[in-house]
Amino acid sequence: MLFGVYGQQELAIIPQPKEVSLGTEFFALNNKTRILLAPGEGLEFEAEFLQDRLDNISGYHLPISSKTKNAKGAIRLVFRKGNHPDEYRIQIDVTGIEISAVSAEGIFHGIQSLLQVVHERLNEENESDGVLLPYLDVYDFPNFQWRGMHLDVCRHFFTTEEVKRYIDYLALYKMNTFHWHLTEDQGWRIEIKKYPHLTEIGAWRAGTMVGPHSNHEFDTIRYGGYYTQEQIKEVVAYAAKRHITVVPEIEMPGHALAALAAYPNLSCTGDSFEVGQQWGVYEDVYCAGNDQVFEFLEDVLEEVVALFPGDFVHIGGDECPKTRWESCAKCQQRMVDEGLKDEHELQSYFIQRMERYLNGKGKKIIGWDEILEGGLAPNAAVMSWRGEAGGIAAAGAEHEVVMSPGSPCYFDHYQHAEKENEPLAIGGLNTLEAVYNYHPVPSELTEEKHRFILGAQANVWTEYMLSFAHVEYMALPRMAALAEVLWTNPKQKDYTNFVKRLETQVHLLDYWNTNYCTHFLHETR
Ligand code: TNX
Repeated sequence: MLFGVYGQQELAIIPQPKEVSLGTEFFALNNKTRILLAPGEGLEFEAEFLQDRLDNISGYHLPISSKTKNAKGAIRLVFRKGNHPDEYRIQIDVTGIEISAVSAEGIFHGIQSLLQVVHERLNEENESDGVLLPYLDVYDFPNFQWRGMHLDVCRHFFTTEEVKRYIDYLALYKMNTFHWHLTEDQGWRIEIKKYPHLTEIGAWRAGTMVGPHSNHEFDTIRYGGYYTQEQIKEVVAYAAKRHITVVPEIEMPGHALAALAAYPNLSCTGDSFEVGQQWGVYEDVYCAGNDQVFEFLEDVLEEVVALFPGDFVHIGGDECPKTRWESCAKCQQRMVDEGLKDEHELQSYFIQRMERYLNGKGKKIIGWDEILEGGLAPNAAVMSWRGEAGGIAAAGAEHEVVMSPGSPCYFDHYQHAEKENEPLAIGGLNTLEAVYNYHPVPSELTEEKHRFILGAQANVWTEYMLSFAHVEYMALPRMAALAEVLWTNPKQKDYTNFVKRLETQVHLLDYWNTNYCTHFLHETR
């Protein structure tokens, strides 16, 4: 019997597992199969997830049982000892299916792989027996610990249901970090109880730039939205069940116009401001000489920290023009008082002060690579977006790094060279193949610094994405390629083989009516 289109010794799992061996016989999955869970294992969610997804793709609704007596022919979810906290193993043989792992996270990864195998074998469904799954032994664990996807919900807003859907895609490809970009010039999206104007005023703009930036055209439609703290908790819990950590981003000191529109006293000039309507960079930023700004941000972060249990808080730090600071008496005084030689050092002072606060709350900070300018905060991690240079410098100085260089990690860039046939994007070109061929550890780094590269992530800035369907189109299937970059051994990577597996697996997204980009379908023809 032939194994799909990609050769006999492989399964169409994405990301490609570390070790796969296939037998020649088959196990029949059908509505007599049960999901077996030893009592007290704490894998109820995993079992229900498997049940629900199997029902979705195969139509079989398997009972979940904890009666281990007659385990033969069941899908068993079991803990065992192992070498990696996030490893998993799937064995399919005459006794049934066993997914074993050290942690619930590993079990969850195993379930995602099993679902992909089931999905792939659906076409071979045999009416009398069910879905025939090959005997196999898969052993697998990830290469990188930060497997991230970012989403900008500020330039355009997406509902909690849409954000959960995005998290589903991350889970499908074993990504484990969701970077939620929550504050911007064009909108503040997280309820902060102590500062209600942030969402009453800061979450709404009176119009929006439409079409290409160069046209400089705007509509006059009031646009906005925000998440209540209850909704944030719901999303964080949803992600946590899927073993995904949510990293909130609260931008400072730049990209803060929406906050200044709500609380103008936080600016250098004290003028009144409107929430941004145009894309780009604004000169009005938080005043670095005013202690009220630090009190405000500490209050905001106190509420943020209570909502996000992960280790990291992203404090932005990118694209902060120094124009206002240069002519602000308070900022200049601060520089004198603190012995800071220029405005870059003032930015560094700002970030270091916030780092001290967050470290005191048990959190680590991560920021865009501009936080290197004027001196890196002592414990900060760096997200390298303007190429890899910032990441290389930070890792060289033994700081943790997440690689996210514009090429190829910006998924707001075009994915196909024939741009005129694509929906309007900000520019650039990051093809599926370019994403696939990325490797987050630069050759410039000496071996002993490699461990500081936590991994990589792709960013989805949404200036030109007005709907969630458009986000899907930009994120998928490039997310699948990035997943393989971060999970699979570089030696095992092969783009042609990946595309063939993708042809099989991308149809899983059809069950969710996902608007993924289909260009890759023509690449192998
Ligand atoms: C730069 S990447 C930004 C974003 C924009 C993006 C557009 C980064 C840290 N800042 O504010 O949305 O370019 O690609």
